[in-house]
Amino acid sequence: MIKPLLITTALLTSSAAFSAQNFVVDPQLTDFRSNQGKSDVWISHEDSKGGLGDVGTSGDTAFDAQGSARIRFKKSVEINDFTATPGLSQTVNGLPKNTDMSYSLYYCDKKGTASPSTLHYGVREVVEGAPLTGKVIADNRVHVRDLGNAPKGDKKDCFSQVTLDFNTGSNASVEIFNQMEVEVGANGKPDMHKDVEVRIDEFSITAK
Ligand SMILES: [Ca+2]
Repeated sequence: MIKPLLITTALLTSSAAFSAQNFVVDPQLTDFRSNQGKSDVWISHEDSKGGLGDVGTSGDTAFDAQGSARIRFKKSVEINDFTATPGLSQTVNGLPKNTDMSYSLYYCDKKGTASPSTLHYGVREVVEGAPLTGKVIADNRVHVRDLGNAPKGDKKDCFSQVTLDFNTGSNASVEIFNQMEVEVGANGKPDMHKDVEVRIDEFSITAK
C-alpha cells in the first residue's frame, strides 16, 4: 500500500517543479465563457451598437474546456468605426519586481493571409480606474500570416501561440491588453464578406 503513495508524491513534485506560476486569472477563459462574458478580472473594450466592435465569448478553445474571447466587427452593424480597436484586458497582480517575464496567448484568425485583422498585444503600467491608458512596457503586433510555425492549440489548431518578453521593473502589477486592429481599403472598409473576427485564449505570464 505504501508504494502507490510514493509514486503519486513523486509525480506531484515533478509536476510542480516544471510548471511555473501563471499570474493571469481565468487564463483559459473558461469562467469568462460560463458566465456569458461577465468577469471580475477580464475587461471587454467594445461598443458594438456604437460601431466600435464587439467582444464576447466563444465555445472554441485552444486547450481543455470551452472558452475563448471573440473580438469582431459585425457585418450587420450599419456603421462601423474601423479605427476602433476592440479587445480584452486584465490587471495582473502579485508579480515579482525587476524580473524578466514572458507574456503569451493563443491567437486564432481563420481569414487567412489576406485577413484585414492584426492583433496588437502587450503589457502596460496600471492606471487605477482607467484601463488602456498606462505607459506601454512592451508590445507587439502579429498577423496570422506570420504564425505558420507557431505552437498550436490542442482542441482547435487555428489557435497559434504568440509571446512577448518584458521586465517588470518597479511594477508589481501590469495590465495585459489584446486588441484587434483592422486594415481598410480605399473605400474605408475592410474586405467584409462576413464578420471580421478573431479569437484569443490561453493567456500566461510567467517568470523566465
Ligand atoms: Ca480556453
